[in-house]
Amino acid sequence: MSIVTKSIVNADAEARYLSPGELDRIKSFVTSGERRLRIAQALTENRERIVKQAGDQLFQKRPDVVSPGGNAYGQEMTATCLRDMDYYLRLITYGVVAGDVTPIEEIGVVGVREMYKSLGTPIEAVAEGVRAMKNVATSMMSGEDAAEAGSYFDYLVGAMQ
Ligand SMILES: CCC1=C(C)/C(=C/C2=NC(=C\c3[nH]c(/C=C4\NC(=O)[C@H](C)[C@H]4CC)c(C)c3CCC(=O)O)/C(CCC(=O)O)=C2C)NC1=O
Repeated sequence: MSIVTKSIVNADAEARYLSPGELDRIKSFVTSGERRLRIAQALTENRERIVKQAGDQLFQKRPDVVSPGGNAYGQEMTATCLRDMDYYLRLITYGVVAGDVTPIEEIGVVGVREMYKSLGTPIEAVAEGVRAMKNVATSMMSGEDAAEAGSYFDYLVGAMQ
């Protein structure tokens, strides 16, 4: 839910006008809108490059995951691994647009530890892949945009720790 919807639901539950604090938060959501949409657009347009380059960096750092016995060993498993990275990049664009990590949390964080455990996937290597996507993605952006985008990647990496 965006801050706008959330504030309205809360205010209406108490049959009151939006408070000055709520209006302030909505104002900052609106004024940062152009930047957030620009970031989401950049991530969306460059998704293939971001995933590919970050994947290369991950497999260089963690050759074990693509070696025999590794969880992403073999063409099909490697492709599934890159697909997961693409999933996470997509969730990050949702968070950026919403100005809130909740969509990332609800779709991609809740239960993730158990899921990867049951798949035999080393979650710290997934986190490494997200970190690599952050580096690739933010290197294509201006300082301000990079800082804003980076915070969503950082949230996800932190949630996987
Ligand atoms: C949008 C929310 C969402 C997420 C996050 C998601 C993840 C997800 N990753 C999976 C598999 C997988 N995920 C990986 C990923 C990796 N292995 C590694 O060693 C690397 C570190 C890493 C890549 C960075 C691999 C290799 C598999 C296949 C494992 C297997 O089939 O044995 C599976 C099992 C089913 C399938 O293969 O599709 C799920 C559900 N699905 C979702 O709907």
